[in-house]
Amino acid sequence: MSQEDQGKVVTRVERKAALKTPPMYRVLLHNDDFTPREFVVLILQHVFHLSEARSTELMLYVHNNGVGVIGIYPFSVAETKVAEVAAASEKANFPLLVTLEPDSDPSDAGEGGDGDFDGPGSTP
Ligand code: TYC
Repeated sequence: MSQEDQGKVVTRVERKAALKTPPMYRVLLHNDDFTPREFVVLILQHVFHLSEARSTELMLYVHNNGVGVIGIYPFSVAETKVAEVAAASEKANFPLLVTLEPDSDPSDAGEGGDGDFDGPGSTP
């Protein structure tokens, strides 16, 4: 095999690997009766980088519906965010719960699969 051919084979393998998307995970926000609304909004702003308006909207959605999707991330990102919320909630003595689950069906991810919660107002 010439050097030129070897180069072609390597290029094809690299392109195939680059096309593989990592498994994605949904991060879910759960309602409870004790965590102050303001604390939830601050967590959504600082850990998940949502705007104040979006954070308030999602907090109210979860308050009224029990659970909502904050976002969809690769496992290591989702795991880190869940751990950050757990640490902040524990420190503040609130029972706020955020969990992750495999995003098995991307078409369930809300309008257009944009990673936002399936609540009102998630369409731009
Ligand atoms: N239900 C809480 C209250 O009335 C507010 C709240 C909203 C808590 C969303 C958690 O994920 C949550 N203080």
